[in-house]
Amino acid sequence: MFQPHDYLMLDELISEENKLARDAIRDWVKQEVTPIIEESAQKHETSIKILKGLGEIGAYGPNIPVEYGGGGMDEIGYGVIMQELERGDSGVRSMASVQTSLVMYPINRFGSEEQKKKYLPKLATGEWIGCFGLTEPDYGSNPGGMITNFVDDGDHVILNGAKMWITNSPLADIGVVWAKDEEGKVRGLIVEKGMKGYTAPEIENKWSLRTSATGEMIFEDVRVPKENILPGVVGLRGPLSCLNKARYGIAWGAVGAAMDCYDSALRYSKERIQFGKPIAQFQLQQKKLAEMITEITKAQLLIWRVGTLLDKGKATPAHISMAKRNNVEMALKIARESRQVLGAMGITGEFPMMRHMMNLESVITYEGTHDVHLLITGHDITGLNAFTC
Ligand code: TGC
Ligand code: FAD
Repeated sequence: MFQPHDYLMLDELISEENKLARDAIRDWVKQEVTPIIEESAQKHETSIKILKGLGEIGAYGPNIPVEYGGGGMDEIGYGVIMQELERGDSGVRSMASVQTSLVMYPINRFGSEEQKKKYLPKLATGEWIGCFGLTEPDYGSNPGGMITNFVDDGDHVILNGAKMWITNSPLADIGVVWAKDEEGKVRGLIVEKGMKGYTAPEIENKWSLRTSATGEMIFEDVRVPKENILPGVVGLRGPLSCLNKARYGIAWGAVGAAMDCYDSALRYSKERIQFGKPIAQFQLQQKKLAEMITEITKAQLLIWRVGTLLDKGKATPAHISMAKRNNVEMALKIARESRQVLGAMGITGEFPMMRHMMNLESVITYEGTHDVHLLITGHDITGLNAFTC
C-alpha cells in the first residue's frame, strides 16, 4: 500500500487545515479507489460509485464559496486534493477537476445569482455531473476558430455545432458550452441533458484514461433558454480563464501520479533479488530512484510556489503553463522509468505504472498540449507570439 514520501519536509509549507484535507482524501483513495481502479481501467468503465463518492468527500468545488455548497478552501487546498486523487488515477482527478474548475468555476465567476443558486449546490454534492465543451473536431489547440454557434430566437437561442473529446459528456447532467453568437463573440451557455437536439455519444476504445468517460457533444437546433447564458463574460478570455484553474490542478495531480510510481518502484526494488542482492543495491537502479525523487521534489516546489502566488492573486497564466508542462512531463518520464525498475512485472495490472503512463499520455495533451505551453512561456519571456507568426 502507498506510503507518502516528503524528502525535503515540504509538509512544513502546507497549512494544518490543508494537510487534514489531503490526508482524508489520501485515506479515501486507499479505501475506495485503489482496490477497484485497475479492474475499472481494464474494463474501460467509469465507476459511478467514485463519481458520486467525490461529492461526498468534498472534492467537487473545494475552492468554491461555502454559500454555494463549496469548501471555501484556498488554492493550495484544492491542489493537494488533486494530488491525492491523481495518485489514485488521472481519470479520478479528471472527474473532480472538470467539475470544479471547468463547470463550477465558470458558473461561480461568470454566472448570475440565479444560475449559481440553481447549479452550484447540486454540482458540489455530485447530484449533478457537469462537463465543459470547448474543443471541436477541427479546433483543438486553436479554440478561437470554433464553429459552434447560436442565433437569437426570442427568449431562447438556437444552438448548432459539435464538441469533441469532452470529459464526462456521456454522463453529464449539464454542460458549460462555449459557442459564438451572431457577432462571432464567444459566450458560455449551460446546456442541460434532455434538451431536444442534444446528444453526447461516448468515444470508445481509448488506451488512455480508461476510467473516465470521454465523449462528443452534438447540438442540432437545440433551443437553450437565454437565462442559461453566462452573463459575466464575452470572448475567448472566458473559457481560457477556466483552463488556468484546471491546468493548475493538473500540475498538482501529476505529482501524485509520479509519487505513486516512485513509491511502487522503491518498494519493489528493495524486495526483488537478482544476483543475490536486492536490485535497489545496484547503482543503475539507485540512479533511477534518486533522479525520480529529485524531480518529484522540484515539481512539488514549483507547483507549491504557483499555488502560493495564486492565493495572493499574483500567478499569471504563463506561470501556470510552466508548471503544467513541467510536472506532466516529469510524471510521464517517471512512469516510464519506474516501469523499467520492475522489469516484466511492470507491465502487469498488479502495479500502477502502465495505467499512469497511459493516462499521462492524455494529460500531456489535454488542457493545452506540451507544445502549446512551451509557446505560452516563449511568448511570455520574449514578448513575441508564435501563434500568430
Ligand atoms: P489570444 O488572442 O492569446 O487570447 C484571446 C483572449 O483570451 C485571453 N487569454 C487568457 N485569459 C485568461 N487565461 C488565459 N490563460 C488566457 N490566454 C489568453 C487574452 O488576453 C485575450 O483576451 P482579450 O480580452 O484581449 O480578448 O488567443 P489565441 O486564439 O491566440 O490562443 C492562444 C492559445 C493558443 C494560448 C490558447 O487558445 C490555448 O491555450 N490553446 C489550448 C487550448 C486548450 O488548452 N484547450 C483545452 C480544452 S479543455 C480540456 O482539455 C479539458 S481536459 C479535462 C480533464 O479531463 O481534466
Ligand atoms: P491539435 O490542436 O490538432 O494538435 C496536434 C499537434 O499539433 C499537437 O502536437 C500540438 O502540440 C501541435 N500544434 C498545434 N498547434 C501548434 C502550434 N501553433 N505550434 C506548434 N505545434 C502546434 N476538451 C474540452 O474542451 N473539454 C474536455 O473535457 C476535454 N477532455 C479531454 C479528454 C481527453 C481524454 C482528451 C485526450 C482530450 C480532451 N479535450 C477536452 C481536448 C483537448 O483539450 C485537446 O485534445 C487539446 O487541446 C489538443 O487539441 P487537438 O487534440 O485537436 O490537437
